[in-house]
Amino acid sequence: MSTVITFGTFDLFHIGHLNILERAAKYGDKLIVGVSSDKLNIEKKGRVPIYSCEARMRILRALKCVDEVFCEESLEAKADYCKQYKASVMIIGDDWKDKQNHTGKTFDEQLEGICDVIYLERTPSISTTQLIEQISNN
Ligand code: C2G
Repeated sequence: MSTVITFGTFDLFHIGHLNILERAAKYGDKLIVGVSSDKLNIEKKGRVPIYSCEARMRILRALKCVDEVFCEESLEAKADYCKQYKASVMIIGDDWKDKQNHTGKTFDEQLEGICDVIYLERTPSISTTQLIEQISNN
């Protein structure tokens, strides 16, 4: 039984989010998703998500490719979450490849010895930020 874990805010759920989740699910038998809390998103992105954490978790739970969802309260706790869920691989978009995250480490450094890290190509030309701008400009 190999468990895949991934993390994100998944605000204004869009096709880029669905693509990475469906692809991530193929790397194991179970896909677990850590959804950033509203407070964590303010720390990460400096804004309150449009959808509440509860709503974002409900949307993810409705997806066939997702087996379990939890609220990610701390970026520093990623290693603990991966251990808690016995993840064999953490998958995330390649915008994070070789990039220091909020802990000052890359995910490879943060999760060394805990689980593998695989970066999947982001879906081009869509993002929550872009959607917010498009909607507010119309
Ligand atoms: N994503 C993607 N293609 C896009 C947009 C997003 O593949 N066009 C991926 C991101 O790379 C990420 C996931 O979808 O793996 C969720 O995206 P966000 O909600 O923007 O997540 P992010 O803020 O990057 O959260 O500590 C890790 C962060 O919490 C990851």
